[in-house]
Amino acid sequence: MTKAHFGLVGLGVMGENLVLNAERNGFSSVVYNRTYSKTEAFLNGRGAGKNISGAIDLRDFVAQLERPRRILMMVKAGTATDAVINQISPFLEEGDLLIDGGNSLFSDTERRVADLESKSFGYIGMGVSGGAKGALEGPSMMPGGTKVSYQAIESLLTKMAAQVEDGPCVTYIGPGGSGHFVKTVHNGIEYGIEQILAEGYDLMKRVCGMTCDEISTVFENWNKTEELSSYLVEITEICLRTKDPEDGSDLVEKIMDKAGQKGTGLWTVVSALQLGASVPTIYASLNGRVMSSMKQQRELAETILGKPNVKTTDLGSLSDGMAPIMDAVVLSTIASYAQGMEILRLASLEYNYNLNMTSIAQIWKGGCIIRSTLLNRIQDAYHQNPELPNLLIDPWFASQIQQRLAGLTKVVSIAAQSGIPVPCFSSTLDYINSYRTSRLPQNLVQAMRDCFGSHTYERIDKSGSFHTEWVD
Ligand code: NBP
Repeated sequence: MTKAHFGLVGLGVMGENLVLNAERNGFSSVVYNRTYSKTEAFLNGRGAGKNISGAIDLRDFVAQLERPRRILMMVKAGTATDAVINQISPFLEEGDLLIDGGNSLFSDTERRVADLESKSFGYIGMGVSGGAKGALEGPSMMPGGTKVSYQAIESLLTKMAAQVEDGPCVTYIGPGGSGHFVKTVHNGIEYGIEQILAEGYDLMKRVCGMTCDEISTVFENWNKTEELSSYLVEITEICLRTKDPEDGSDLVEKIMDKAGQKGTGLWTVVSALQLGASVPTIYASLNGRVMSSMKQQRELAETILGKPNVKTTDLGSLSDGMAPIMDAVVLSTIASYAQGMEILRLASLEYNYNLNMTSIAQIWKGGCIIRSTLLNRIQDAYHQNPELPNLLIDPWFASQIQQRLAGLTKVVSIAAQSGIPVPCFSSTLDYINSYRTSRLPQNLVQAMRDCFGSHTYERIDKSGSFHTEWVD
């Protein structure tokens, strides 16, 4: 019997689509799923008539693969991934390669790489972005591990990946857990942009009194601009235009205002804090989800504290693309990317990942959820200066800030006067204002710390460490 080129473990929504993608690209495949009825259903359904066979257990699965074996796991992150590794490891041989394509915590991947490197087979931790459609048509993939292991699957991945004008949306990210780290940060940026777009919608609805169809038109127009053309703006337009088939009203207005925040968004913020990266826009989006989940408390508080008194105010018009709101959305989106790249820059130094920012921007340009035209500018910025400390000071991004800061400031101030929360917009404004201030008030913080705890302080007029007896 001819052996298959590629093996997939885990027939969830991602696994199903990825194996169909591999097969379409000429890689005969074998699939295994813990619950065999799903394997049967797949082989009789979407997998029927394709060069894909099924395996009833992992021994049979491994036996059906040509050597060296290339096996992609697409199972739930955490204990499920460890369970599959433990179950399949005894059957793997010299040169085989196991790839974890799930959303694993990067430190779990570091542990697994260290553990499995002592065995004879290779291990790759790979972030995959693009949802079901991306998985089928071409995702963005972020593989990390040893370069030798990556080279063993490079031809497979470059064929499966989304293709943009300057190449496939996959590249070798770096050693250890770097692939999953980059995917985590990608998701943190995604959290930020989703909240930013939701804040824009909320202002247009509540401050400007616009209908969902009108707001959708604004997003449609924004999607034609260099600054905002992106997948997330595109789907926001679709979500706002979609009607409830039951009564023809705006479907989005019937959806519960609660969003979850566990997993990659949380890990992004925790990593940022551990690395000392300033990520207020991304953190604000996470906190926005936390606050949204407190629905019952918010309903109670509204009856006790009174709901904000929203004032209808002019915030642009359809013809100018709601200019101040667009300014706020553009600068906050830039801040979200800038903060994500800052986490990557610091992680690269701390964990010796040797990340290539230009390549990372390139592979995010297609297939993934945060794909956008802006990534061309990000790619250019790091191409011009690989050591760029922060995107905000790249000349093109700096000019955006100069043009749009007044609009962002106006939006935050009107939102505050109307009692409308805009956590990402206001955090972005503070972020930019802090970043462009050479002297912040932390001199007083240092004085207080020395006053109560003799922590000492540095001076701006002479070097050394100083202490003052502040209290007699
Ligand atoms: P799920 O995250 O829902 O995982 C489903 C798969 O995990 C099924 O095949 C299930 O087998 C298997 N599984 C579980 Br649960 N526990 C297992 C165990 N102990 N041993 C073996 N298999 C086990 O599927 P998904 O949404 O396709 O996501 C797969 C991975 O990709 C996840 O890590 C996810 O975070 C990541 N991801 C998802 C997306 C997305 O848009 N959904 C995007 C990017 C990355 P069963 O059928 O027997 O229960």
